[in-house]
Amino acid sequence: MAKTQYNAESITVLEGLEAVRKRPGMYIGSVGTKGLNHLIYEIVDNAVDEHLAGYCDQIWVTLETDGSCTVKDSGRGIPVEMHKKGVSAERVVLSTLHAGGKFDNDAYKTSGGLHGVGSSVVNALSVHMKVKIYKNGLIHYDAYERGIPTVDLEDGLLPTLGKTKATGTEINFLPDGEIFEKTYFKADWIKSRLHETAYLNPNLRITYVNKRRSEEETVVYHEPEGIVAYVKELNDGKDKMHDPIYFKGTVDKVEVEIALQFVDTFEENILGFCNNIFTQEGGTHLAGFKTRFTQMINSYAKELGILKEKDTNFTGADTRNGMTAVVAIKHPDPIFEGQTKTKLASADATKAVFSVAGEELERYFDRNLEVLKAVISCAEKSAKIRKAEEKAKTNMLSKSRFSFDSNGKLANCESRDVQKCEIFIVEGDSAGGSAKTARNRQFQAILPIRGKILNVEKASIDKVLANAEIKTMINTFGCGFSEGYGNDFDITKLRYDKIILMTDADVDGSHIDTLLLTFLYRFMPNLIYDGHVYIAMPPLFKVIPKRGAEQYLYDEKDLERYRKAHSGDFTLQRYKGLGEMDAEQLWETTLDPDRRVLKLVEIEDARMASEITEMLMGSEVAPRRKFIYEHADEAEIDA
Ligand code: TTJ
Repeated sequence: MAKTQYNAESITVLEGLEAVRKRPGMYIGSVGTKGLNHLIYEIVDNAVDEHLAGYCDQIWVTLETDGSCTVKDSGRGIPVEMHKKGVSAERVVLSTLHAGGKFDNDAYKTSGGLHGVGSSVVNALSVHMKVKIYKNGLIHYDAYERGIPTVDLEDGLLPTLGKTKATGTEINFLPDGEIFEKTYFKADWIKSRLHETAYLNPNLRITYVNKRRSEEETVVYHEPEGIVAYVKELNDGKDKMHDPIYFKGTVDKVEVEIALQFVDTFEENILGFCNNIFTQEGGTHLAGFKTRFTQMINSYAKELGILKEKDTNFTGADTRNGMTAVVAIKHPDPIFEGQTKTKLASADATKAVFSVAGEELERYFDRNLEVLKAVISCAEKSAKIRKAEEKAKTNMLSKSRFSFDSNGKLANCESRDVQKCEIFIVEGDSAGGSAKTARNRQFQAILPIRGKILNVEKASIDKVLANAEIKTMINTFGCGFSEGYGNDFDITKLRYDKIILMTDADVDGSHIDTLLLTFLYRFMPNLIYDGHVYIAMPPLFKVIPKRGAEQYLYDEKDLERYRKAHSGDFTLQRYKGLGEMDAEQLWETTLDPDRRVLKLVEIEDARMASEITEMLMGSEVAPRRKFIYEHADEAEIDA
């Protein structure tokens, strides 16, 4: 056991750890899979900082068989010398809140929002954390349990395990099941995040090893082409209109790096980063880029006579339709704001990006007239489509205001207390009918939809907005939508806290879920990011034993488990669909908040979302099904 000295310092530390364990969500966002994965990013970010400081070119991330994760780097190693009265600096870094270990002032701070909350938070939320520091010819060792040190210091310094020629830091930690709902890291998300880190840091080599699999998996992420390779990956499989454009520049200590390429699909896909942090909510760097790009395309279009005197300018969105871009900046002291602290607010970033993009793009377009013409032709097409859509939208909005749910299918709830209200999107009129009878009309609304809704990936926006089901959903949810040209989305106007998809547990049902989720991803992504979207889990079976209580079972695995655990005879009822349950059964299995099982639809962020929708709606059937079922297993249960 450690002899802990309770001085003022250690009491502050204990209070800090307690605060983290009491409200983990405040520090890592969620205690679901997303928050869990964040632990790894949190640790990896420290190693990336060491890379940015110029001292580390390799990082190893290993998912271990015991469920823990090991992150190792080839940096200088966390300082081990005595820092405060009797405490090694390593102890301070790993157990003091907000001591991000920024000993260097010349390193870029990666402290935005959830990022850079520090390795101490990971420590506090781990059953154990084991630290090895390769430094000064020795391997220094330390260990913690739930943030509390378990190793005795020797004259205030860490014990050593032997000699080494290497330098670096190695941290192994096991997330605490008392804190996290799930403790199984989601390998796909981690890999895609590490790959992204490699794109953003072309001189860094990241080795990912997954030992949890029966056959160990190793992937090395090393992208010497940097963000150009990232843009190529984002555009993989699409029709490219030119080779990627790349440029960089520095203005007043703000480094700007941009890669872009137009493709033949009418979408805008611009990813912004500041100090390696993905700025999900955008911000000043993107504003500077967009403003300058719009100006430039309009002025070139006029110069070339493509836009005439009488013509109105292209809108910003017109000029960016078809654009895939990565805008990555490094800022010595960034300010982040917004709901998730992922919106860059630093005003000097606008100026820097505006001026670098202006100079470099002009230089490029002057030498590559063909590319310029292709880009302008995209803007022309977009403007045409926009004008058609504006018409369609006006028609839809003016009509819908009067014909709100004209087919009378919505059975709304009585309560107006958004926190309590739920809406079930139910497949089929008959299931919809039972659900209307079964529900608690006080707070549960039912919206039946007919068969398969429109695939929004494949339809033009005017078709989408003309679709009855989609119109009704937009009108009913109340929060508008953001897609393409318009952004009318306002989450504060959302009328229901939970939007619950309720479809049959078969392939058709899954397909409808997929179509609905795709619609939500594309038009109301924040509903998913903010955790408002759920999938209902109606039971597949009911078992009626000779003795003992009847029970509903939700999948084949459940049934297998039941068979193993119960030896006696039982009758097995198999439900083919929601329509087979009477109202009472539907209530007790699927609607009643005290007994039902819901899956929360969770997604990492916008980058994943667009990959997932592509996968969902791509022509391959297998990965689509795979997504749905994997999702079903890993989604969180809100019982
Ligand atoms: C600080 O300034 C003196 C030299 O070392 C600097 C430092 O903190 N280096 C450092 C920290 N390298 N790597 C880390 C680190 C690596 C991992 C994987 C986890 C943590 C918490 C820190």
